[in-house]
Amino acid sequence: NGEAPEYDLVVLGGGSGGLAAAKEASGLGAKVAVLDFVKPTPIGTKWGLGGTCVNVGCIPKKLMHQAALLGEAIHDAQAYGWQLEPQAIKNDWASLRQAVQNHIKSVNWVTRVELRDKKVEYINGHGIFKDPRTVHTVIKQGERTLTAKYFIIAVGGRPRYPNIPGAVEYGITSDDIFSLEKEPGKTLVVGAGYIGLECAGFLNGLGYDATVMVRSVVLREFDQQMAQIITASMQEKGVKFLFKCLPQSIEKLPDDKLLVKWKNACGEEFSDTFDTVLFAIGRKALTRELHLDKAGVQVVGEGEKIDVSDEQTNVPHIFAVGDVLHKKPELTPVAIHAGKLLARRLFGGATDTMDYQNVATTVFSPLEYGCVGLSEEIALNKYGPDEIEVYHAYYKPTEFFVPQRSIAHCYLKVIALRNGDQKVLGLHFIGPHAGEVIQGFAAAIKCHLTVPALMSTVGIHPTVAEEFTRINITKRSGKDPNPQS
Ligand code: FAD
Ligand code: NA7
Repeated sequence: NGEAPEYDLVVLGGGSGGLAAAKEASGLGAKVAVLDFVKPTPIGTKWGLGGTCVNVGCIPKKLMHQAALLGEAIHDAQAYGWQLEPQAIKNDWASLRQAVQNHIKSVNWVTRVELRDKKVEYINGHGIFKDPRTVHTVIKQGERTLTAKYFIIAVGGRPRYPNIPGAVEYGITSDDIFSLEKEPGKTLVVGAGYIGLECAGFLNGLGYDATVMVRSVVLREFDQQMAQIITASMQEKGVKFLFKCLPQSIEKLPDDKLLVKWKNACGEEFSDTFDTVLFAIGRKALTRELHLDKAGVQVVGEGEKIDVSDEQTNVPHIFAVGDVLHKKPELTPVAIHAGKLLARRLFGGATDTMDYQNVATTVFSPLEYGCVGLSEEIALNKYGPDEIEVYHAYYKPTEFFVPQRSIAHCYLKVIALRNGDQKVLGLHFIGPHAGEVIQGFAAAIKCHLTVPALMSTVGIHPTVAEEFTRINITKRSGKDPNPQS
């Protein structure tokens, strides 16, 4: 109708990407509103402002991972002279859950205060497009219609459920586990991606019987040699794996246990009872609920994600960041970085665009696996075996000696071009603090790290990160990569 829009920017979704974009835009003088709304899970779990990472993702996951690591540390402590009564060592689920939830509530609160301070209007409503320039929402006080010059879609995704009897009625997902009222007990985790492994890892570490059901391979998107080492490490710690199996049904028995039936690749049927069944079979973008057809925004493929060019959708004034993006890493810092850069381009006259290559990540498994750059198979495929050199080594973390912890799975490799300046293409590290180890090396890769530069870097002794500077055995040489001392 020719009227100026009410806002410069309306952001749909108050998670990692949406909030970063909103705060940055407001700081640059834009009038900004953020809509955030969480639909409860099938068992009724809901949460506050901040999105997946804060409420049901990275943050509670890291805290439960830490709880599991502390369990291991308590056992190690005795070898270091601490006097404990091992039989009294047990994790109390209710206390852990409360501590985790208290932290989340405090972050929810800080997030709201920060939005107020930064003059971003927060609307606790579910947004839908009415037309390309208008978003509509229903809130407690009534309805709101918002018009804006630009929109950012940052609605993220939610876990999927398999289409089998009992899945939605009796199963849970990562959206429920961190606030589960009763302790999880014997748990079946269906799915062997990043989230499935991490959940099984911390549950086992907390003392629960944990089984992972694998459809094809473990960590399909990652370097497969490293995935196999992680699997072996988890098995050594007590996690069970059911390979090449698919769940068929879940029934609730009179004693409240869950009877799960599954089949293996040969069609043989099996069953067992569990206290908890957790699905980690991937996530679905929340695009369908947005009425994108009204805005003319296209989605691609089965995943219904949004394909963008520099975060711009096919509708020029509508942008998207974070987990809703097609074929981009589903990681918090990726969403945040893309959101900030986008806001600076829209309102700050900046031109920098998001680089989705060489983003580092870590699987908190609980022996951690951190990586950046190409996997060995992708490097070999892309450049051919003659062009690629793979350096590798097993190593012994100093602190593992005293408690005689297994060093069998502490392994790293460097994937590099064989010729020219021997540019490093990928770094992979399994061991304690892998996330901390790999982060700095990710910066080095951005600065065109080469094998000679890595080898001429002086290490910090005694650390596990220094192993990267000591690497000298190539796979091609056939030499034993085990530590020689
Ligand atoms: P989200 O954070 O999901 O935020 C989207 C928000 O929009 C949500 O609050 C949603 O309810 C809301 N919303 C949806 N539709 C609407 C609508 N129509 N109107 C209003 N609001 C709406 N990443 C890491 O980097 N490191 C980790 O260790 C890590 N661990 C993870 C562990 C788990 C168990 C999970 C599930 C994820 C983990 N991730 C991790 C991934 C990370 O959480 C996501 O990549 C990140 O949260 C994506 O941010 P986003 O802004 O795209 O979406
Ligand atoms: P992923 O990484 O997509 O992994 C999903 C896993 O679930 C993977 O092992 C799949 O096996 C398996 N899967 C998928 N569908 C099914 C069905 N129907 N039945 C059984 N198993 C199935 O998802 P995540 O949830 O772990 O993580 C998603 C992202 O969120 C991740 O990148 C993090 O950054 C945060 P497959 O290999 O396809 O055979």
